[in-house]
Amino acid sequence: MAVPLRILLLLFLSIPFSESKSNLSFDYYKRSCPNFEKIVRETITTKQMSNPATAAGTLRLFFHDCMVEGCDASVFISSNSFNTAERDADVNLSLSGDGYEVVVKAKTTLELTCPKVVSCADILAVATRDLVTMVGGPYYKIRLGRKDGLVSKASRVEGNLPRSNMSITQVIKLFASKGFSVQEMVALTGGHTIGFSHCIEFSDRLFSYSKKQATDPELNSKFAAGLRNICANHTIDKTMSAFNDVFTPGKFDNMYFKNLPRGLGLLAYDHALVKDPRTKPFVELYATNQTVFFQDFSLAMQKLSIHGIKTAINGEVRNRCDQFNSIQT
Ligand code: HEM
Ligand SMILES: *[C@@H]1O[C@H](CO)[C@@H](O)[C@H](O)[C@H]1NC(C)=O
Ligand SMILES: *[C@@H]1O[C@H](CO)[C@@H](O)[C@H](O)[C@H]1NC(C)=O
Ligand SMILES: *[C@@H]1O[C@H](CO)[C@@H](O)[C@H](O)[C@H]1NC(C)=O
Ligand SMILES: *[C@@H]1O[C@H](CO)[C@@H](O)[C@H](O)[C@H]1NC(C)=O
Ligand SMILES: CC(=O)N[C@H]1CO[C@H](CO)[C@@H](O)[C@@H]1O
Repeated sequence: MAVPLRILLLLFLSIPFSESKSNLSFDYYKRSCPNFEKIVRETITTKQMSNPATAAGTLRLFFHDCMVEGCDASVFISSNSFNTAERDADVNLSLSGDGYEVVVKAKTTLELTCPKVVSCADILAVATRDLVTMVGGPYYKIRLGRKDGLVSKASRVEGNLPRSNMSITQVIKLFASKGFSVQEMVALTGGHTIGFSHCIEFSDRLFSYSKKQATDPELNSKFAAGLRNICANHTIDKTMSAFNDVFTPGKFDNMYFKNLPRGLGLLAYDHALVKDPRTKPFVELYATNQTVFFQDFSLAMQKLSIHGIKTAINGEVRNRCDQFNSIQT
């Protein structure tokens, strides 16, 4: 008797969790906030036109949010005297302010139109998609109804995010631990077709590669010379940066993958993608066929966008993206 009872109980307990993903839907705000998508689109358009760095900054912010605690806007929480939040972890400090601003702006407008209805996590997911599309990338549909998370801790960041000095094996393991295949990992990294990186992230490839050679011999030599010039002062001026895709830095296309075999990958990780036999075939596929890259990127982004999402049980719709509701009273 005891055994069937326990099975029954487990089945019962598992209902909310298995339901949580199917609770998301494409028309979640159809009645409660019909202008949701329009407001987000207008906000991102204005922001991107005044600051072209917004698309890349927001895409990276979304990636980081989803990798740490799931896509639950935990990355937006501000630290206070009791808690050092996710966004203040060392790796997060280079996250661009534009991504935060565009989401906060959309949230402010949405609170006037349909107060306490739209989660910051949904705004970030849709803003990211719209920005990717706006700079030339694919359009993909996003299910809605994510709740905002109740946890944001800097200490949870390390180990959940890839770093530019990780080996391909380490990055593959990290993505696998979150359910992503090697191909999905390569497709997602195609996000490096826009935006920039600070010199500190790749300076050892320029100035201290090995005992014999200061510069990584596999870097294209003209590219390396240009980077050494840009980064000459980087220890003094930490803002010095270079475009991730040297040819079409503001356009979402497959140029990033075409660059890699020519020694034009910026980060050690970027270059390693075209060296490692596990990732190289996908780099070559995406370099020769942008349509396939866009299809795979879209599917992987849809998958990423439901990673670790919160529901009514372990989340809320925040009144402000940078604060949990409980501390507002
Ligand atoms: C998989 C391993 C990855 C590593 C090691 C990595 C590492 C980095 C590093 C070090 C930077 C430079 C940050 C800075 O200096 O400010 C960067 C920038 C960026 N990353 Fe990644 N990244 C990875 C994957 C991804 C993925 C999956 C996406 C998105 C889907 C992404 C999107 C971006 C974007 C858009 C930027 C430019 C940000 C900006 O211009 O503000 N990265 N990445
Ligand atoms: C990568 O860099 C970080 C920060 O500089 C360091 O803590 C870490 O040990 C390095 N990891 C590897 C694999 O070199
Ligand atoms: C490097 O710094 C020096 C002194 O601050 C400055 O004169 C020089 O123009 C800088 N070079 C670059 C490439 O930024
Ligand atoms: C690229 O891939 C798409 C989708 O698989 C295919 O329909 C198309 O023919 C390919 N294009 C080229 C030039 O190979
Ligand atoms: C799913 O949605 C229904 C109706 O909006 C709600 O009552 C229920 O709590 C939600 N389930 C989860 C797991 O959030
Ligand atoms: C480079 C940098 O600003 N690092 C900071 C990262 O965050 C930690 C903790 O918040 C700070 O102590 C570091 O100074």
